[in-house]
Amino acid sequence: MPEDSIQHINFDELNQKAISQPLVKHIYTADPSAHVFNGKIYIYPSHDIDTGEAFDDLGSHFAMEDYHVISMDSPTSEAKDNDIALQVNDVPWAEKQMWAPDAAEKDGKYYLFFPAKDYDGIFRIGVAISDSPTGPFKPQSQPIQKSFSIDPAVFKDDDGSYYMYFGGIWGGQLQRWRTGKFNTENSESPFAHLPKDVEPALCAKVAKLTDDLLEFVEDAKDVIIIDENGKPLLQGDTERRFFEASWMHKYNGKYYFSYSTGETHFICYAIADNPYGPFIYADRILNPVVGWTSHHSILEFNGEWFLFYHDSSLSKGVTHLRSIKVTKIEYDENGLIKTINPYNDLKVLS
Ligand code: FUB
Repeated sequence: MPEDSIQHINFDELNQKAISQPLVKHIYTADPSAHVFNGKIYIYPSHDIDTGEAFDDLGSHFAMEDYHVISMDSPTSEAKDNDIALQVNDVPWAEKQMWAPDAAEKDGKYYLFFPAKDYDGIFRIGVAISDSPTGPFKPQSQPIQKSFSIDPAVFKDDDGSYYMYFGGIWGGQLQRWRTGKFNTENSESPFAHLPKDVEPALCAKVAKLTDDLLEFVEDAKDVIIIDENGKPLLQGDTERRFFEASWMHKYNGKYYFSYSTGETHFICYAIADNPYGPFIYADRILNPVVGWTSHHSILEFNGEWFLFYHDSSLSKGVTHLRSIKVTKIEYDENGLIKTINPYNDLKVLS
């Protein structure tokens, strides 16, 4: 079970060994979804704040209220905070907890996709639109129909189709939707309704988006991850199975689905020949960072590949006060990503 708070770490040593430093330090930021629009990098992170909300395994302490867009000319240049892009009070259907967002561009318009709890305490995914990648974004009056859970990641395929990958277990409520309807029993327990350890793991979801990017064209499907023997990963396989933080990118014509393993704190990936999978488990991309959560995105910029991620080093280990970072990714000759250790010669124990 996760502990809130400060891990017992020498933060001076950790910061010296860290492979990268926070991109911005004047606010806490997390869950970075990075994109290149018009040759520039735009990062859509969560904006972490401390509201005094008590820590629990439902993630109630992640009580974020708005989004800021961060922009950079290149992965090594200064990161600029473009101020508030969307505020929870401006979203008619959303009450609280603006968790990990993503964005997409189509025909010169920019779409911010974001999860938040509605007034029934159910996570839904909304869309807000702007003429600028930095916002301000104008929200739709209702969430996407048939959307649920958290952590939307929107991927544009080469044929111009857009897909949303999403979902997260425990506080992300994915396990409450197993029958297709939201299960309200044991509402205070993040562990109720999970599959047994020997059963196939709960899957992230994928749905193709309509041409206007405002709705799903289909009911969301399972993103199945299989092992080397073609069997779906099991719920008890906590070092490999999906927990939250979906991302999709394409490398050499293959589809790479990456995600967090939650309580074991890895970012892992699995590969398929099409956007729906099944995906074959490949390996870890990122070893555990300081803090409980791990979340990422993967971006190509001028022919090089980068991992945007976060840790809680700036807040000295406070779970819900994180900072976004970036580092380079390398692929081997077989298209496998070399596992990254976020702190040279220092392992954060999961
Ligand atoms: O930021 C709130 C939640 O923490 C995100 O939605 C999860 O992916 C985790 O990073």
